[in-house]
Amino acid sequence: MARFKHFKLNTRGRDFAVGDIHGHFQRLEQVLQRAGFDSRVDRLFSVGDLVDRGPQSELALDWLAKPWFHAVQGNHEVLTQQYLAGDPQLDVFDYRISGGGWFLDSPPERQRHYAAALGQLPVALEVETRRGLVGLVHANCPFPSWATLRDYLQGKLAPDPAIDEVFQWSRERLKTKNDAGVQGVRAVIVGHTPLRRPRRLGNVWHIDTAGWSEGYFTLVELATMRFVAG
Ligand SMILES: [Mn+2]
Repeated sequence: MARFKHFKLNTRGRDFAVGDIHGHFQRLEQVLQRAGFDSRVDRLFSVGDLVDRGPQSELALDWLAKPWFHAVQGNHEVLTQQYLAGDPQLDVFDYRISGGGWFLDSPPERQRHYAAALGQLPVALEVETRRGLVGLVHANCPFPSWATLRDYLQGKLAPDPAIDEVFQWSRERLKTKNDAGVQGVRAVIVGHTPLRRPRRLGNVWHIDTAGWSEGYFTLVELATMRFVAG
């Protein structure tokens, strides 16, 4: 299982990123339609948290099977792994409160099926655009440079559980309004923290505008870094 994925330039169509989906694929479809998304040539990159909270978490696997849809692993995908591994760190009561009921109430063979697919998602990915590389990670980039993130996820640096946690759980950059950014990449796109509007800190773009809740889905076109609000 590759923890880091690279995507070559899309020479035929447009590339978009979208914030946390949380089981709201029907709403996402409407936003894609409004953006004129053309699945024959366009691609959609998700910052993760495909499942939990919304009514259509089961559809995550169908979406991941689409050749134009790609996602990194969010903390809600990690929860499925922790649950099946019997991780004592996982509070099952909290998991249910966070929308994990669909998973907890699925038969064990379905749980294994979902978890196997969600466990294969990369922790980070990068996409070539005409104006440089754009990176995606669910919550935060733990390093000042994208090259270090790449080395780390490709196993060239010593593993560190504290670093692993940052990718999918950290809200530190937003909390401290850290605008130092990430070197070696044009932009890094993250989700995880619901905001009323997208927020850029340095070259790190936070785009979870709670389309899965009371907000709206934000699409970012990667070549231009323009927002398409849902
Ligand atoms: Mn999250």
